[in-house]
Amino acid sequence: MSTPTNYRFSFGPWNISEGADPFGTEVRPVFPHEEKFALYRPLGFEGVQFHDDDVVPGMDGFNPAQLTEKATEVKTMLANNGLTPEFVAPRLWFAEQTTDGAYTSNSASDRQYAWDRTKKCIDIARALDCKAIVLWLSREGTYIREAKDARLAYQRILETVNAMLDYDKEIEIWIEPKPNEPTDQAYVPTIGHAIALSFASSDHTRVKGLIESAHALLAGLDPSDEMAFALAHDKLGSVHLNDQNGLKYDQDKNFGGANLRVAFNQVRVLEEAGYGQRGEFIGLDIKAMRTQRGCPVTAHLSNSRELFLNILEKVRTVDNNLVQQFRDARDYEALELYIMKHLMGVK
Ligand code: XLS
Ligand code: MG
Repeated sequence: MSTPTNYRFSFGPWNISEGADPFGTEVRPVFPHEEKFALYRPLGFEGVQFHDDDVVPGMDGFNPAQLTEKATEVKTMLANNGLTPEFVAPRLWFAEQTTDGAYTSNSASDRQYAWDRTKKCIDIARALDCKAIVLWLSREGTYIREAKDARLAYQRILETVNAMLDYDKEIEIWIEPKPNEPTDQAYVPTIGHAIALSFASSDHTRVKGLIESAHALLAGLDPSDEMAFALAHDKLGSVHLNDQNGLKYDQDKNFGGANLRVAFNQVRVLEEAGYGQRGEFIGLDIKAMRTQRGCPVTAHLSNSRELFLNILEKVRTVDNNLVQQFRDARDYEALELYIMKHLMGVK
């Protein structure tokens, strides 16, 4: 790959998985998180995305001093491997207390659990020297609409965002929208919802979005337009590049693997906006195919990074004068043919 690049790449340790899915258990031997850190740099990645309990497994049973001690150990492991923690996200979908949602649960004690867990997540992030907290609001929504007061639920999410901003005056919150799964209908399904929350918050400069390609596609939207919307408001904290083949379960396929042109336009929008020049990562959130043999399985990550760089080369070699001429002439038929031939390498 000859393209010089200023992009930095990240993924979460859960991306190196044992292959379990809702229909079957692990198909590969368990590979511990600590051993995964050594794989990042050789694969071309320097950022690590974390859930809070990726940093401190079993954290619900830990006191603040224990949390800090464990997180500090991980900070040293990262430093030893030349890695940067990109963000920490509270895992608010596994515990029994999050069955009916977290901040929007109908149970006051479950909402309290969610808030306590969120504070611990922030403490862990700070012990790692990381200022970004990702909120993937997984179970904030309903299976049937009558189950919750949706207006109240939106107020509760906003109150939590404000409480987080108040709890730590330096953190940024990156809201990662997703329209469904595991709920039927999520309360923050698109980046527009996330950015509305940002502007309604007590400090909008610290509330941004993280856009996952597959999540936008599941909402029936184009990921590059979602990214452009966030970028236009200077609110793109990070991305989770991957792909999705139609409206089905969240697939987290290789970037560009389902729709190369959709991938091209994401890279084009990011590149044209100068994304990454302030240290933003190209984050991946990609599942290995369950059928893949070996341990650990990492080809999906290096392949998706390589595909990104190949597509970047395509973005950087577009004849922008020609594009401008086609736009000026309003000849979008010619523009489409040019783009398709460019992508296919046809003269
Ligand atoms: C799920 C999300 C999740 C977040 C972090 O689709 O990608 O992994 O990125 O909570
Ligand atoms: Mg994601």
